[in-house]
Amino acid sequence: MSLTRRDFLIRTAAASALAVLGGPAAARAADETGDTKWTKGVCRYCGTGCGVYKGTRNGKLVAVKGDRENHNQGFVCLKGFLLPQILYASDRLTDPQIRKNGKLVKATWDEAMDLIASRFNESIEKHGPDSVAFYGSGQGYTEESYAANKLFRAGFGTNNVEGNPRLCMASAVGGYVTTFGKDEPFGCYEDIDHADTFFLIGSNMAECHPILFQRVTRRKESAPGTKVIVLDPRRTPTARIADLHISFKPGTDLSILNAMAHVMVVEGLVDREFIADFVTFGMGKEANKTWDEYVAFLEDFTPEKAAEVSGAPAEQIVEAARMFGASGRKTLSFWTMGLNQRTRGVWANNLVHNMHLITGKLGVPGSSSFSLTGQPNACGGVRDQGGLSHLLPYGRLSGKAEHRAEMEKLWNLPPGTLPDSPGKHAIAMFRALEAKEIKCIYIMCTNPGQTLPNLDRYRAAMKDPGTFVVVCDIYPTRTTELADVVLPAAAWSEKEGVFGCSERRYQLDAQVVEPSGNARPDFEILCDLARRTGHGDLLPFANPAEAWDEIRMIAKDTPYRFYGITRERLKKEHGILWPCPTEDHPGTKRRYVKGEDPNVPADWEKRICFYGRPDRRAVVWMRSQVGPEEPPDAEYPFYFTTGRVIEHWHSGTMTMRVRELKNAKSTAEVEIHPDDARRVGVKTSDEIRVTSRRGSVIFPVNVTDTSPVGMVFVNMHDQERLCNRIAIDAFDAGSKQPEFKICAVKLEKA
Ligand SMILES: Nc1nc2c(c(=O)[nH]1)N[C@H]1C(S)=C(S)[C@@H](COP(=O)(O)OP(=O)(O)OC[C@H]3O[C@@H](n4cnc5c(=O)[nH]c(N)nc54)[C@H](O)[C@@H]3O)O[C@H]1N2
Ligand SMILES: Nc1nc2c(c(=O)[nH]1)N[C@H]1C(S)=C(S)[C@@H](COP(=O)(O)OP(=O)(O)OC[C@H]3O[C@@H](n4cnc5c(=O)[nH]c(N)nc54)[C@H](O)[C@@H]3O)O[C@H]1N2
Ligand code: SF4
Ligand SMILES: [Mo]
Repeated sequence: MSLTRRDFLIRTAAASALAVLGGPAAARAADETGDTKWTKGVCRYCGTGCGVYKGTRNGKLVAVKGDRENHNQGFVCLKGFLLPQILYASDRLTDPQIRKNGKLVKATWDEAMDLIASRFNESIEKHGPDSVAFYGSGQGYTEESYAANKLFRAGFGTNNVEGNPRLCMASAVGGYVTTFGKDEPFGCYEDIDHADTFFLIGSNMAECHPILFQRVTRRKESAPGTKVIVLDPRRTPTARIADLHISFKPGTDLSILNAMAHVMVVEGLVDREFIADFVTFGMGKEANKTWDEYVAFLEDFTPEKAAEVSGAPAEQIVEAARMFGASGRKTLSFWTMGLNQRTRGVWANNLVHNMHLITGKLGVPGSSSFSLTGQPNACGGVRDQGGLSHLLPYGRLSGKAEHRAEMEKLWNLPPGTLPDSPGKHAIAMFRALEAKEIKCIYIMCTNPGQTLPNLDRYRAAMKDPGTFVVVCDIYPTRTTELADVVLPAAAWSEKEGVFGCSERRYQLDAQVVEPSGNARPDFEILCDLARRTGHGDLLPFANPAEAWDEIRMIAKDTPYRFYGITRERLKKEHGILWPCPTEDHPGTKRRYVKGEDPNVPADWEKRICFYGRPDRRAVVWMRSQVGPEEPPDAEYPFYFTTGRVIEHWHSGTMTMRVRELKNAKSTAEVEIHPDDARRVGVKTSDEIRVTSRRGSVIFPVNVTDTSPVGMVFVNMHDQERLCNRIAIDAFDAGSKQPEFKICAVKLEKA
């Protein structure tokens, strides 16, 4: 595939034709050969959670096509359509390996599992439960994450249960919890078909959530007058459909968002009735302020001042506010890592919610404040299921005695079993490994040896012979090369489990082929580890379906309430949105809305009930502009940002093994504006050295006006050129999510 072919991919994604072209036609070809068996499942990759059918023939997965009865209406993007290839590269891990004399050598399952069990038990005995840790993923099935969560907390006695969603969704969780009292978006994808204005901020949907972006594009094409606002420093493929694209200095969104609210107030675009009924105001940690105090707070955030801070023209800020707040129109916001991966990620999330709350654009079809989730099961498997150190399953907190007591009852544990010592968030966890406070870590379905920021530091910690690192993956990676034990996992389609995507939709992904070689499903491996460490009674399940029934019970008396989502329903239906309390409940499209959400009390008289908050009101938070941890200066004069391209999934372990995707884009490149390229003295295909205070990497150059002057972008999938050696590991004070999106670098021709 040539460069023009790549450009074609992106353009067609933006023009929404890609999915129609690719998937169904080729799947039909597979069908025409006659004996292909199709089984319902879910795409392996992004948080869009497209429903698929998997085609098998002679015991092999041969094709994937979109499920017409699911939300994606039969569409899949190119990555989804090419999924079968991820199972069959020649270097699949098929046997366990143990490091001996510095080298990984093949071992039996018994040898590997006995070694892990004895090392973990020994460490707990000698150094206490907090000397062990689990680092998981928003890409494991819910049953898998649940098994690990229960084993580590209830069995080993530690809250060191974390996962890569900390790098991804923690700020969104922080935003939802502080504003609305409960995590998770409350609208649904169908809102796209009703929206008049789309506000896309810090999200490159065209490349990262292509099927949802296609739905936005279709709405725009079919409903004249639909407006799209894009706020991203870069002119991404997403920005190509924008009626208004605002580029600005990275890390200045808070000033722009407050200035938009300022304009809404001054121009009377606010909904006073909605505010009186459903909103309260806050600053710091207390929700004890008034509307007048909020208006006074905003006085400082004029569009002109925001323009000074951000570099965005004041007129554009005013125009964005008018488009967002126009009365009688429905506004739908989407955002992803441009807001979350920031030292003020939670605040940025709060400020988007604010605009919906003051304009009353919430809780009706087409109006929602919707954080897009990155991974296929970050919502269902980690946020909901409680797979972060401070959480327990289904909205409970590990630091709250009454929540621990509740879980102890549900898990039949003696009172006081669950640990009260706080667990470590991702960065703290790897720092503790470096300090050897954590001595044993089990890493599952994630590749931190490539994807953590300030990477050299944490690679050294994993490599250190004084730490015991277990890595479970489907291929050799930049993390398995650091491991003491490598376990071969069965991949997507070689095992079954539940995924929960961005819109609270739970779906069952079916097993359709046997695991490769001696690989085993993560769920089975964890149950085995429980038995060998003496905690077999915690995970007595014969299969994931039995765990799912326990999970439904655990969620039953929480706001998640998906007791009605049985395995049998999941097999038949095409995804169900929680809450769904009973087997005859259809699921909930819009949370907090009376008549739709079963959690709204029956005697509640108003249209909306924010039941997650004690006063049943959502909070408009006053949050000032605070910039990034490491802005450019004389020595490191450029902003450095990293992210994604449409062809590749994160660290590239899967997509680089798909021929067409690898050919379309193999290496990472530095996207640099023509003016900067001239200044630095480079042209496309030259090499450039990018250096931050943490590390230095050489990349090929791509001169393009996608990046604004003063900012360079690198895609993160390259396993040779590790962009995270450069990225900063500063994190948000509330969410602990690292600031992948912004640090300072210098550039030299290499
Ligand atoms: N093809 C593909 N799709 C994926 C993934 C993948 O690896 N590949 N991964 C999935 C996952 S886990 C995730 S989290 C999502 C991520 O999805 P996105 O967040 O949409 O993707 P990114 O490329 O990480 O970053 C989005 C944008 O943030 C912008 N940005 C940088 N700094 C700022 C800033 O200061 N303010 C604002 N407003 N924007 C800024 C960048 O220019 C970039 O265009 O994608 C999911 N989908
Ligand atoms: N510079 C930079 N770094 C980033 C980001 C960024 O924007 N910029 N974004 C961050 C974000 S949002 C995210 S979500 C993370 C993602 O970071 P990671 O989760 O580390 O990246 P992946 O490549 O998705 O890693 C998943 C791993 O699981 C393996 N795998 C696949 N299927 C299975 C399975 O069934 N079982 C097991 N055990 N393993 C399996 C894959 O081969 C792969 O090695 O990266 C973060 N890092
Ligand atoms: S949009 Fe996401 S979930 Fe849908 S097919 Fe593409 S990668 Fe898979
Ligand atoms: Mo992510």
